[in-house]
Amino acid sequence: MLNKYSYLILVISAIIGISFFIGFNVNLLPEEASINAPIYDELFKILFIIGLMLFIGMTLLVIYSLFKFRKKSGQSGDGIALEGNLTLEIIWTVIPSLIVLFVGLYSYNIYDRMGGMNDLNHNHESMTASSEKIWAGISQDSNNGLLTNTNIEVSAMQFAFLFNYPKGDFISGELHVPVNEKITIKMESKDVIHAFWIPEFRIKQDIIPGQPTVLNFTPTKVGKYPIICAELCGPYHGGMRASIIVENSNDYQEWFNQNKKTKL
Ligand SMILES: [Cu+2]
Repeated sequence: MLNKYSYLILVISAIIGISFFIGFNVNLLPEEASINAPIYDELFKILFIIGLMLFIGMTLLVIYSLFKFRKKSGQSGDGIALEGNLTLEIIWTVIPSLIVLFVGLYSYNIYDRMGGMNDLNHNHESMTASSEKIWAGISQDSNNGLLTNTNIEVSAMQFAFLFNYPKGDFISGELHVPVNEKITIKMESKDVIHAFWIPEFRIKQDIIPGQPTVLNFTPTKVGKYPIICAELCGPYHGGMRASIIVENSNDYQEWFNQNKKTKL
């Protein structure tokens, strides 16, 4: 016959097992279309698993307590008063502290792997030329940062995004990029704070008036994905969307050549 600690260990193991199973098999996120996406999703899965363990554990505890501590017939009042339980207090202080510490360190690690701690100022020809300070934004390693025509300038305004391709001297309402190449976008706002968000790429960056921001990303899947303004910027904020079209390099080059202004 099992004693009550064996039951407890059994239940806790089952909760952990079920949480890991659901966490690794239920995908709530959109498709992964940039090299950032799998890194970000790793963190999401871990947070989801921790959340599931707490949710299932607490729900079971509430249901158990409903039956176990049900008022007995003939009982009046609340029963014996309980006061102080040092073991319990140590447990509910230590476990959440460890979880918070782990999540904090792990998030930092993920941010670092996504390039969040890289210096944004080096290796970008267009940016080092001027003395303006660029800050914010994620920068994956800058090995292939100097690309021929994929340095793109984004202007955000109420309520649209415009994409300027300086190398081709044209402006587009759609963002076209080649697949598997590192894209650098420099973003400026014409009015209020906006944010550039591509859910499928797991990247988001504020666009701040008077303060250019930079974002680097590498798309990994050909397709069309939404660009969404993620900062409440006015009455039509909800309609402030654009599209990013990821193409293989031939298609991209064809599109680029069709749009570029031929130099006279
Ligand atoms: Cu906006």
